[in-house]
Parts: sequence; C-alpha cells; structure tokens
Amino acid sequence: MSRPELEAYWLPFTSNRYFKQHPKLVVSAKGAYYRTEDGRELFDCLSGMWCCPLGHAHPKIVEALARQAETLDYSPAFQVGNSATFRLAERIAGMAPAGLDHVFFANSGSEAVDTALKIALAYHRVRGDAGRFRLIGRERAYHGVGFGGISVGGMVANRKAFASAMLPGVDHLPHTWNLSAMAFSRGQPTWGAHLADELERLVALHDASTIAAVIVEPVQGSTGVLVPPLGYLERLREICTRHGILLIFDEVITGFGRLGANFGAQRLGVVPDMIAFAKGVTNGVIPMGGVIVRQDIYEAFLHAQIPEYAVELFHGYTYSGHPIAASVGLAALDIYQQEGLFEQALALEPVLEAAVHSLKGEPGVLDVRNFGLAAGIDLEPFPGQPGRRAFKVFEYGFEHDQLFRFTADTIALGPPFISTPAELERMIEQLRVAIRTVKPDRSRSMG
Ligand code: PXG
Repeated sequence: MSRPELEAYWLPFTSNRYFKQHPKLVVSAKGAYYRTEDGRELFDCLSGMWCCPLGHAHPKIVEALARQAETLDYSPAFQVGNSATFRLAERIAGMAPAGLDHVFFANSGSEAVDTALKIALAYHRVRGDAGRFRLIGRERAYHGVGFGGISVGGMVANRKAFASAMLPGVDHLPHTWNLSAMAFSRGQPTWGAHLADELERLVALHDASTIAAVIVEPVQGSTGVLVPPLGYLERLREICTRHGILLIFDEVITGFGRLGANFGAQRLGVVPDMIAFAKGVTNGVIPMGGVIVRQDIYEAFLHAQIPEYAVELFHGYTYSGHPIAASVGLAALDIYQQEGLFEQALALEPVLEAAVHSLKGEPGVLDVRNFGLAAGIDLEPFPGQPGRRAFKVFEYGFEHDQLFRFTADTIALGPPFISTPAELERMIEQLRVAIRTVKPDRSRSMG
C-alpha cells in the first residue's frame, strides 16, 4: 500500500506517526502463521491479541460463519432470540464452574467488563442494598477501554488523559509483582498471598456496606503476564464472601483454555461470582464477549417487584448474541473440545516454561514469568527511553518471522494451542537472537 492510502485510518494503541513511515502489513493468515505483504510467514506468538488459539482460517469455523450468514445473518437482540445464541449460552454455562450458569452477551472484552460492573451495581440495588456502589480494581490491571474498565484498570497511560471522567468510588488493590521476591518464578510465585489482605484494609477504610464488587484478572495479561501468588486468589475470595462483596474474574485472556482449563477459575481452584470473557470464545474470528453470572444473581433480577412484562436489566447492545458470532462460537467450542486443545495447551506449558526460562542471563533480561500457555519477559529499559527496547525487539521479530507482542519493556508470549513444541522452541530462539541483537543507540526516533 502506498503512503496516501494509509492516511485515513487512525490505528488504535499505535504510534501512528511511526507506523505510517514504517508500515507493517499482513495480507493473509493460515494456521499459526500470518503472511506479510512481501510474502514472508510470521509465527503468531500472541495468538493474534490472545484471541486466536486455534490458529487462523480453521475450515470448520469458516464453514459455520458462511452457513450462518446465509441462514440468519442478524436477528434483533432485544425481545427476540435465535437458536444459536441460546445454544452457545448453554455451552458456555456448561463449561463454567458449577453455579455460574447464566450468560449475558456483549461484543468485546471492554463491553464484557462494563456489563459485569453494571450487573454488580444493579444486583445490589435490586436486592435493596443500593449503598454498595464502590468498585475495587487493581494496580496494573487491564479491563479494556470503556469508562468502567479504565476506572477499575490500573495502567496509568490508559487513565491519565481521562482522569476527569473516572467513575466515582473506585479504589485499587496493589498488584502482586515483586522482583526481589519472585524473579524468574515458574508458575505461581510462592510469595505474595498476604497482598490480598489489602482488601481488608479497603473494607476498613470504606466499610463493606459501600463496596459492590472486586474485579481482577486471575493472571494479569496485558501488563505482562503477572501470575497470582499461591493462595492470593483464595484469600480474596474468602474476604469478598465474608463481606458480601461480589468477586468478578476478568477472564478475557485466561478464559477458554489459555491456562489449560476451561477458565482460570478452574485451573486456580477459585470460583468467582461472575466471569467476563471475550477473545477465545470465537477464536477472534468475529467480535464477541460476555459475562457468566451466578444463578442467584440472575434470579435476583427476576424476583424484582416489577410487572412480568417489564425489562429487568436496562442494558444490552445491538449486537448482543449476534447469530454469526454465536455460530462461530459454537464451532470454536466444538473444535477446542473435539481436538482436545485445552489439554494440549496444558501439555505445552512445560515446553514453553523450559524454553522461556532459558532466556535468563541474556542481556538486559530482568525477569521471566510463565503460567499456562503464556509467558512474560521483562527487559531493562534503555536509559531515558522507556518502551523502546521492547519495541525494537518487536521490529526485529517482524523482520525475522516472529510476530512478538510488547507492552512497555515487556515481551508477552501466548502462542496458539495448535503450536508444536518445535515451533515454541524456535520462537524462543528467535527471541533470544532479537534480545542479543537489539542495542541502545542515541537516536530519539523509534526505529
Ligand atoms: N479485559 C482483559 C483482561 C483484557 O485482556 C480487555 C478486557 C478488553 O477487551 P477488548 O475486546 O475490548 O479489547 C482485554 C483486552 C495485549 C492485548 O497485547 C491485550 C488485550 C487487548 C489487546 C492487546 O496484551 N486485552
């Protein structure tokens, strides 16, 4: 594409000035690889943006999408239904921990999070407990970009420009990463369960009767794969239960097999009151997100003192439960199950773990973490140029057949579940070369 053709599009979360000088374009994708404009193949090190664990162009998904488009391409989301959406809700509820059995559909992780927060507030209100309006998030959290999500989120760059419009009554727990206590941990760190007690401090400060919900990612993904300390989520669960506070897991990344189980809740043995999901539910082929809620939360709305024909929850989207997304979701869940891909992700975990931890000792590698089929590698920033070192690793990868993902000076890896052990090892060897090759220089430009 020529420069003028690139002009109109404002890319999200991207350095537009730099991109338009140095465009990176992919033209097609198959399996675990993208093809670039100049005909090279790039290994998909983050499964798209954590959303394509089955790889690309899976024939059963392509077929489901085409068939649904021909049969029923859209049906109104309010007061009308279609069978694919009901079937998908039933399937998802069946995969969730026992007791979490109703599904509200949205179209992205951001919408899923805002939906979960709104359900939490409305649930307390419908039960006559409207004083519970506070929402507790966590430092370094990513919960998407809606006003709810950025308010409970904890990544400063996503918040500071919008500080004037944050939700009121939000507080944050500390994040759980601590270099000196857990550097180069494999799986869950043994240090840090006590950080959950910070919730007791917030309860003492605000009083439990004002707190509606706590939202956490079981593993913090976007901020660079921060794995929860052993016992931490259990303690959060216990404190929430004791104080009547809802616990929401944002499983937009960890749901649908990334941790080698249906949901992180199951891998980690902690059951929240709601799970927000997106991404892997449709293998990223078409946007979809949603919230799985505990039965009694759903039922509280049905028992409200309102006429039977009245709407119970004033919330929803034009594309909630879109039939094409639902059909694609059903196909994706069939494939995960029939091909045993969550088990495969679990089986690949030790391969990724061994490979990624071999990066310890490479120049500037400060920390390596892993859990499920996910890993984070922290690089020491170039002096005075935060984020540039990882950006250059990403650029090196793009030129050398690996589509790495970086955030600040962290490289995040979340390869497709269909990857072979050899592909994972090659990904790490290429990353090693990139880390060794990328050197600081005095130029102020990105490249
Ligand atoms: N919650 C979590 C935990 C997420 O990871 C969202 C909500 C928002 O989802 P939407 O669909 O609105 O983007 C996310 C999104 C990365 C990366 O490189 C992560 C996300 C998105 C893009 C890139 O880690 N997570």
